[in-house]
Amino acid sequence: MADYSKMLTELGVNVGLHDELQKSLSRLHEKTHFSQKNRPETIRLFDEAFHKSHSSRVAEIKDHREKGGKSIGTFCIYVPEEIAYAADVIPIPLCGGSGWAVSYSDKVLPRDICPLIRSTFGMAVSGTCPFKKLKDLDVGETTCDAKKKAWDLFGFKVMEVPQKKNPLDRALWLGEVREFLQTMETLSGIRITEERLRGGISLMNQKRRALQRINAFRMLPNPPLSGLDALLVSQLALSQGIHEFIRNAEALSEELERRAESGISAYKAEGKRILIAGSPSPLGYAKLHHIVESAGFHIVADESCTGTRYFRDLVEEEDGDLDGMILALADRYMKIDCSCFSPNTERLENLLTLIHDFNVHGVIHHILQYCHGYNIEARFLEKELKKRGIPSLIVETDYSEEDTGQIKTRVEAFGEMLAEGK
Ligand code: BJ8
Repeated sequence: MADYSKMLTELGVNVGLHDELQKSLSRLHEKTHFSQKNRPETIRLFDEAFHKSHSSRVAEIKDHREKGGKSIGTFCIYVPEEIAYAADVIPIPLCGGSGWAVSYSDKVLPRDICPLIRSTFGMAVSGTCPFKKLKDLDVGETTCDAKKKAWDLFGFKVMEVPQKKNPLDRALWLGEVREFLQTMETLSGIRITEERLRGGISLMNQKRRALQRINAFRMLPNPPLSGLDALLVSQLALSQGIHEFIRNAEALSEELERRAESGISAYKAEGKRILIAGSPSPLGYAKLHHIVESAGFHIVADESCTGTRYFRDLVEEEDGDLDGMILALADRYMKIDCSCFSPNTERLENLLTLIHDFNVHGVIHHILQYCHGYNIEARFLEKELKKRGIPSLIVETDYSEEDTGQIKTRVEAFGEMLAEGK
């Protein structure tokens, strides 16, 4: 295996601590993903990509920059990747999923904020984020309060995501998308022509279609892919090089097709079909998925930004001019049903569609600690689901292992309730 320590040192990474981080991530991956028995052969492409996310992926971005290309750090699926690709700018999603890094953020941020943000800044503060010197700009967004204030604190560029979806809000967002396009042009020195933007849109649609295809196999009575592995694929969709990801996703789809035809399931035994809804699970974090599937459930859908929220909607690819394409892009992004919106009624509609299409028996709301938006919204969703006879369970947690036993007990009790048909 190639040694990347020289490159990491040049990038200002604390190699000793970085080794610790990598070991903790590998141990976790072994405990969760490698402990599954009936995985598709091609899932190894994603295991490899996971392990390469802090080595050869870093080298790829470094190489891109040495050739004059640019890259930006992103933290939310509202940042229009299509525009970045149109300007040959690589978006690097930097949401932290490592529990190991969380406490390092205490030097710069309060402790009482969600682990996703703490982990993100924990990596930066501990000197274990290899991308720190590999980006020209960090693009934050006005979603939750913790994110907004953190961006201000560190002087990031901020896209204003409106909090409502009225005509005025849509106009504001369209302006933000236009401005982001100009920022990408200035940064890269590349004018985003119709052809370039069409290329960016088509590339991202290709990626989202590849994810939709994989996800559709989870509708089957015997899903050929586990929820844990489907999560890994979605997590890597955000961080792996886009062309390699699409190739790997297509190889996995072909294998899933064969497995489906032969009735090969990812699971040893029958199990109740679960949908996980709510806060995202960034790369390196799969705690709830592991607990739930270890308890014998089949996670068949993920209603989160590391799930369908990222790939459900495509950008319309009609033959339009540049303005038309920007409008289509803005429209597509306004369909994202993040809990930062008020009201966020389409989230319930989208959730019910998933429950129906994936034949879901029960919903588990995954709430990252201090994520007030998803936490409060879960109460509304729970009530609405109950009215329709769909049981749900709210689990608030963080990246630590401390509450694993307690969650396991609650998940098992939820399973008994589902089995009794309550
Ligand atoms: S579109 S979910 S990626 S904001 S978990 S940091 S919301 S306190 S990540 Fe998110 Fe964009 Fe919304 Fe998706 Fe805040 Fe909640 Fe933490 Fe979150």
